Amino acid sequence: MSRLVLVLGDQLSEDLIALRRADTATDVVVMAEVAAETDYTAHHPKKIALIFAAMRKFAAHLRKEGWEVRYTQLDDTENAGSIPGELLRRAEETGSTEVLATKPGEWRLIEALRDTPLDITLLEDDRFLASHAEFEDWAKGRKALRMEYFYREMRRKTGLLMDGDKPEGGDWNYDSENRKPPPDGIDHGGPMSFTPDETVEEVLDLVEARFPKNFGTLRPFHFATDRGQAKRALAHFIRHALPEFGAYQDAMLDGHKYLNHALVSPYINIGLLSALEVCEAAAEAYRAGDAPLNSVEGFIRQIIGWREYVRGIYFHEGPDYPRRNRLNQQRALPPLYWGAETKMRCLSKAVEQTRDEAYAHHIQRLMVTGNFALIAGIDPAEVHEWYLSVYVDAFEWVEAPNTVGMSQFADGGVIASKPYVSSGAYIDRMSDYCGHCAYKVKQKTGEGACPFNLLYWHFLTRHRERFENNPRMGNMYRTWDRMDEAKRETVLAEAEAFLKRLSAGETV
Ligand code: FAD
Ligand code: DLZ
Ligand code: SF4
Repeated sequence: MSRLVLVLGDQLSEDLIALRRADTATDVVVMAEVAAETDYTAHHPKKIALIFAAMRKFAAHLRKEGWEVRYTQLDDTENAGSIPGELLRRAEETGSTEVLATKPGEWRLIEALRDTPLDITLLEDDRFLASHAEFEDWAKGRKALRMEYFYREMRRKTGLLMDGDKPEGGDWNYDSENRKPPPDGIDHGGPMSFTPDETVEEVLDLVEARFPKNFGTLRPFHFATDRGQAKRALAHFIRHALPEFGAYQDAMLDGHKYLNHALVSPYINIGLLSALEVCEAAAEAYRAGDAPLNSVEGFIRQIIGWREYVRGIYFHEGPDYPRRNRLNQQRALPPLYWGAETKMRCLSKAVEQTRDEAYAHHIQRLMVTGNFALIAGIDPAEVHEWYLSVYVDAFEWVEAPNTVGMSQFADGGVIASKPYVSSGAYIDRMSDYCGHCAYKVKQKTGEGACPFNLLYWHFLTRHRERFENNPRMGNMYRTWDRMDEAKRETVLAEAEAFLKRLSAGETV
């Protein structure tokens, strides 16, 4: 009896466990573009296009390899509208009731699959380096689940940048040499871009017709949509941008969207590249003398450290994690996140780039849009929804821990030991936005004062009880307490007035 083999839009890897366990000769692969997946959040049109185009090309590749693939396009009249619905339809068509599936990266879909009357075997997704059991073993008995220690385990496990049982160069982490302010002229020309072929053009037409209201610009579309292209994009990054990745990974420049970032997260997340091959390519550049250790270690840490760690946290913490709101922040997400005008240059640039590219790099996400939402007291559920929809690489297992945990501290400190908040000074140091801004970053109060300067103190006083005894935050409270009382009152009154205008929908 043949079985159905489910391949989801973010499982486009030839060595996917469900495919490895299946039989090309007898089993039938099921792939489906369905409304339940396109509509659980209003995805950026570029994200839907990337996933559909990559799915269609992967299906064609599987057929070439000898698989029977039953593929449903979004506009097919028989489309059942959901993954379980499509499985049921294909089960009826083929007479197979047994399904091999690789565990989805989202509780919602895992539960939907478990609820079907079919005989589904959910196999653990071994494209990740750490299994659920390994993460649980590591987490067991620890008071704090800090990424740095988990990362060291992953270094030992993979042997990446290891010299026997010691870290290459003697240290685990070279961040003291990284994260420099941007000098002029650091752009390397950006990631490799790809001209849409016939398959991609067809998908772009479909997405244009079906999702006209979703936030985001569809064309021009330049993403890699198959493994061959993704491998070229990776090689381009390793050669041109990796050497200075470490030094400038926190830099932000008004006219440069990518700087030294890789733009490989969408490809790893949907399965076109494996996490390990990306890291091995970086390690090889170090061995060949083409990239320095600080950059290569910093890059590899993002993938075998942060990426694996946040995935572990998502499954360790359970399905309620994305809805946590430990700081009880309740303000609605302001329209500026959806492109409404704002005089804050840093935010307008981050949102504009997000709209056009479905991409912003880590520091734009963390220290501009995330920082502002946190200090302005925005409801983390709305912030989570925004990040899940607007970025091309956003899947809940990776997006929620980064947003709800790292960026919004809404998990109460599972991921971050202190909230990532800053005044305008940090943004000024790491970017050239402030020079083009209507606000003055050096001004603390009064007409034209940078809103980050006001809201930073407002946040700290709002949550004083929770944070004043945090050893990493004592200095902040001491600085505040040393400030002249009249000045403190002015800061808080101006912050309140700003928040009122923000909530009233005024342009701020
Ligand atoms: P680079 O800066 O070149 O880094 C290399 C790779 O490291 C990335 O491709 C990615 O695979 C990995 N990586 C780096 N940081 C992280 C991290 N914190 N968590 C997981 N992987 C990481 N990443 C996503 O893949 N999907 C998301 O939905 C997502 N949402 C985020 C939301 C917020 C609020 C924040 C602060 C970060 C988020 N990140 C997310 C992490 C990070 O911003 C992106 O992985 C990175 O910007 C992707 O661009 P890149 O490939 O150019 O990355
Ligand atoms: C994100 C996405 C979208 C937009 N569409 C589809 C789809 O039509 N079919 C599909 O199989 N997968 C899609 N995906 C990816 C899924 O949402 C993803 O597998 C889950 O969020 C689990 O990570
Ligand atoms: Fe952003 Fe303030 Fe700088 Fe303007 S002055 S770009 S609002 S940090």
